[in-house]
Amino acid sequence: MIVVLSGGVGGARLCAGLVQVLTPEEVLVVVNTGDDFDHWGLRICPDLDTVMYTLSRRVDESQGWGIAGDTWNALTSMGRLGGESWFRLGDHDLATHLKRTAGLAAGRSLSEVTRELFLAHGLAHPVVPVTDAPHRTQVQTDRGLLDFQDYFVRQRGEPPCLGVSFGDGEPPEPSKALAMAMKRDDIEAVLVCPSNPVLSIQPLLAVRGVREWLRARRFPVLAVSPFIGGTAVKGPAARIFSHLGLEPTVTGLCDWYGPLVDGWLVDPQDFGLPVPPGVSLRSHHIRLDTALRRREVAEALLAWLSDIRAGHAPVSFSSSFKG
Ligand code: FO1
Repeated sequence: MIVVLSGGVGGARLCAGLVQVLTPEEVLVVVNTGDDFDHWGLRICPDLDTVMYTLSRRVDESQGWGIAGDTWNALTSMGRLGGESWFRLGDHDLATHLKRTAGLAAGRSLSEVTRELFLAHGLAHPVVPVTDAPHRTQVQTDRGLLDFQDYFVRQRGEPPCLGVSFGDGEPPEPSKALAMAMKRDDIEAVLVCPSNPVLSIQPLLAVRGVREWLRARRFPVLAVSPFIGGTAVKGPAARIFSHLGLEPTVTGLCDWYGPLVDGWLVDPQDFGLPVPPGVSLRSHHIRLDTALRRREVAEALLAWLSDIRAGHAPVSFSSSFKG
């Protein structure tokens, strides 16, 4: 089994390639829930929904989230009532939040409700929240600690991000499917999607046991770079990296992830950039803007894994964490 760590838009696009080349039995997609919040009395899980709409080809490709052709009548009416309208919930999208909120209120877990929603979209590949427990990303900024969507949408990601945190409590437990995957001894690989390393992947790594599981691994971790030529393919990742004193390149990604990632799939123009010893680079186009390109990137990752298995592309994961 291959475990995929995904955030929203970039992650969803890579997953759309992976589900073209892997059966539901061969993969588990684990999605960030740190962006989730309550709005209009509804539970909103943006990254799970972005994966669901992207895989079912309902997504609004131009913005990367929400449903193509959605209408905004409820949002307009909410604004007229003096309600909050800074977070744009479309009319069709609302059905998802209503169904999820009702399921959770009836006592089902986020994993169960997510499964129902994905099956209703005709999606058989297992996509699960990283945790069923509350896990709220907060962004440290020069305007104080901001809730994720307040920072990302209401304040348009403008305040410099100095880091993220997840409250004072104990780390949340992994969801059941992830916990079971973490106990398996036949994991072939973990794939890290080209999602924002700080805002989207860090919340996954903050769930109890995930970092330790990766540190003790006997499987390779391959990742797709979210950067091309020093800029992010989408979103504020490059700006955030610069604020954190990191280069928005694969060199900075290695600084950020340390030895958690064994190999990076990078755009050909980034292939010569310096990376630490033991980290491998492979060059391929990584723009995920069409179904074909998504499939090709997925195939490139699988080809890399089969080269690793055959001993043709050594990675140093088995020795990285000794001692
Ligand atoms: N992102 C925005 O930039 N503005 C929005 O108004 C907005 C609404 C929204 C509604 C539903 C949904 O599933 C996602 C939505 N997003 C919106 C994206 C969301 O903020 C994601 O958390 C980010 O894209 C990060 O992955």
